[in-house]
Amino acid sequence: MADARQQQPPVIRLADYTPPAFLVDHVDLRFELGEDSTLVHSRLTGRANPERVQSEDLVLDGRELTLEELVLDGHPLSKAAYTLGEESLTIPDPGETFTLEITTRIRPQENTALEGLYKSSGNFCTQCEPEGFRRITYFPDRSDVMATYTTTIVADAERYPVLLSNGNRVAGGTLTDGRHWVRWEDPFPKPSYLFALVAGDLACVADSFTTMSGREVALRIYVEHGNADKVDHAMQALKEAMAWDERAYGRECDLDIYQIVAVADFNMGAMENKGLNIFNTSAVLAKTETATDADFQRIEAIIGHEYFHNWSGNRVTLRDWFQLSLKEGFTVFREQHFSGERYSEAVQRIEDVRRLRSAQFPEDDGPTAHPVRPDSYIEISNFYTPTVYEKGAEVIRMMWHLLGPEGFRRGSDLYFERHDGQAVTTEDFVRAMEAATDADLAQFRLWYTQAGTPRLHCSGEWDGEAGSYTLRVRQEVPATPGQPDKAPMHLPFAVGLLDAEGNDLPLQMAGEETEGGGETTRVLEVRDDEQAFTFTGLDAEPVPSLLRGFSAPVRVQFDYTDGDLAFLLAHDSDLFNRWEAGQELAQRALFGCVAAHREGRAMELDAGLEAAFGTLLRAPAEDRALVAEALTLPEEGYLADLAEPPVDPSAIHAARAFTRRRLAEVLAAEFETGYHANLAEGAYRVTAEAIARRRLKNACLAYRVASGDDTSRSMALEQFQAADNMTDQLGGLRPLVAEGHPEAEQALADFYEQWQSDPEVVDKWFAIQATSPEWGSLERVRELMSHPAFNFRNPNKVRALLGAFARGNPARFHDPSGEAYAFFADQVLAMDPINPQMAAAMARAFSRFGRYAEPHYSGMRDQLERIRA
Ligand code: B3K
Ligand code: ZN
Repeated sequence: MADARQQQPPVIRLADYTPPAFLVDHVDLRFELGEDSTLVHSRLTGRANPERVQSEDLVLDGRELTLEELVLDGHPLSKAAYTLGEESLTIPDPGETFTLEITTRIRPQENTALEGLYKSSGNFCTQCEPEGFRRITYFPDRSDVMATYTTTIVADAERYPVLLSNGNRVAGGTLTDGRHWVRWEDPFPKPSYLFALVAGDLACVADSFTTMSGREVALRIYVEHGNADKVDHAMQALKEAMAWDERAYGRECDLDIYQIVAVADFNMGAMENKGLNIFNTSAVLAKTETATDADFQRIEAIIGHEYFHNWSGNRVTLRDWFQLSLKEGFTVFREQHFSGERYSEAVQRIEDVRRLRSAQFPEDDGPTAHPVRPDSYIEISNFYTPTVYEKGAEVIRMMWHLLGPEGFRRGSDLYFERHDGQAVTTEDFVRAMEAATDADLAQFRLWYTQAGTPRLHCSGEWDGEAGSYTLRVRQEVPATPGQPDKAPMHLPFAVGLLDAEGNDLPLQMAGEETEGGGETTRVLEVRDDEQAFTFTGLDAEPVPSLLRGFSAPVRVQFDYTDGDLAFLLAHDSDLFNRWEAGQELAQRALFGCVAAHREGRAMELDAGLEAAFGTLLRAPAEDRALVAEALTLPEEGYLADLAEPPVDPSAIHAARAFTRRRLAEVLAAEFETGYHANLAEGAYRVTAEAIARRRLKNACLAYRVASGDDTSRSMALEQFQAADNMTDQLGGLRPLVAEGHPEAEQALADFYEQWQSDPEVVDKWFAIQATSPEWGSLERVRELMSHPAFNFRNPNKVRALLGAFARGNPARFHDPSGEAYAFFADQVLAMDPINPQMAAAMARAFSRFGRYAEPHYSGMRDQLERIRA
């Protein structure tokens, strides 16, 4: 017992925050990159923090480093003059100012965790957020220690012709031993987590951007040779993002040169290192033949996201890791806004909410629920969660709703002005918003500290005599681990009212003197446990449209009839709510089938859903983006989250598969027409209009194939073979594989043959198989793991095969035998010593076990216990 307790890693608490005892003003680094090991010389110019209360020892963080030499103010330190701990280096109080020179040796070649300095496809690269810098050298590795950096890189000239770090290249030269060197200087003080280094043999694509004040910024994207024809889209996106941040936030790029490097082995999408972003190849490389519409959009979003961090994260950074959402929530919000403006606000919102609901809502409801600003952690790497990112973005969006776009912009201007060059907190952000407007966000701050998704129980009351409609809202914030009692939240609740023809009614609230200006959407401010809002001047009972645009991350409950939902789906002026009504209708129909299946009754297609889909398919062409979204039935995983426990995944699978197939059969003619009506017009383009057209066409095709008839299968095969772009090629292939049609086998072989030299496309090939309930059996996944293209050390491959299987193939993953659980746990255990971050991410596939029925409950629980042990 005592031993077990000793091994428990310490809990880090926000309440224990103290400013650093020492500051570092400048870091001078010299890397000698070698084939066996790398030598890192670091020269820190530091001083005691004037805010410190008493003299203290200097404690530096370090992990898996070999210390070679330590020199303080020009004097080598003997072993007795410092203490080397497992993860720290302590030097007795070095005085008011000091110069500390540290030489460490590291082994990037053996670094499979992909944190710190490591090798990917023969190139050196780094990932320092959150705590990777301590794997490079001893340093006060915390975000409130900000320094300027000079970085000299020495390496073999032939193997590593390109040597990059943050900032501007200031010098370089060759050595007599075949090595060369380059020196970079970053003029902006930054925390160590934003440090980056890249060395390799890379192709460079160059461009430039002229900022609003007329400064020229050089833009460079580095990729492996042979990929230079796949960066146009990323480069264009970068320029769009730069212009957007000037327009939307008044933020100009502060750099002379902005560089992006694409690497094949990367734990996530990308990293915003100051002036030298490092990207997963999957978030950069694209051309029409190899990337889908979704890929093009994802690339733009990530390019935008990392660029926006240059202000929200880099110029203004975090005081400590509890504040992670300060940069991530805000930057996700900025990214969503950017993408919405580029394409379609409504479709963007639908996709963002889908993601929030499928990833964050379950987290908020489960054992790992935590606030947007957590107050304790054991391992910060595990806190890059949907709550910090996606719910964090919702919190920012709610402020935007509450303050209005102009008020919010005044607030963000003030925030950037006040805190430029500082390491700050979410509290500083909210204060700036208050100071720039007359808003009182005291209660609103609870969004940062209270976990759990609030429920809004709503009801409407019609008073015919008075011509008024009263909307009652009861708010309930569920208990979460460690937070049994919750206070009510302050949130923007956007609503509208529809008349019998489906038109928006002008909204007039009781007690208002004037006619309200004819506004048809009002943002009500919900603050109490129970509140009532009365609308007046109405002739007949309206149908309410609630939480328009999903103005707050809550669950709304209102007793709509199926007829109301069909009506909203057909008429609501708020496109998000049209989609929402359709989803609600589909959920009801699906849960009806789930119940029938469980009770051993025959499943039946819901007549209301059939009619609604029919109406959708006959909707005018300008609605096609919405129609394409609305035809997508809620995913099985999401349905499992909505279902009352104990959840039966096979019943959910059966219900969804049945409903899809029946819709495909009864509306075969409509899907056929929809397919032909949306065939491409002209060359492939990535525009909102063209994307919607392809999406609708491919949705129709997938339904056609789901009906199982022969003509539809040849339609799919033909599209697959004739396609000149990846969206359509996959649009043909996916349904054949998903339904397990015999044509799939040859088509998959042809696809691999065609694309085997393109790793990003091979990822799609893995994923398409792993997510097919018909094709992607456990045996198949096992087989694919020994396919030569699979690589257990490459996160993209692991996500494409194993991640896709666990998340995207519930029918097979939740096989009642429990074999898939055991298999997957084996993979988690095998991954842990290689890449703990990946292993932790994979293990989350089991996190919802508590909601499942037997044998799933015990099956997953046992594997989790095995992993924990
Ligand atoms: N800030 C990085 C995430 C780093 C995660 C480290 N485990 C990417 C981003 O959010 O932009
Ligand atoms: Zn980010």
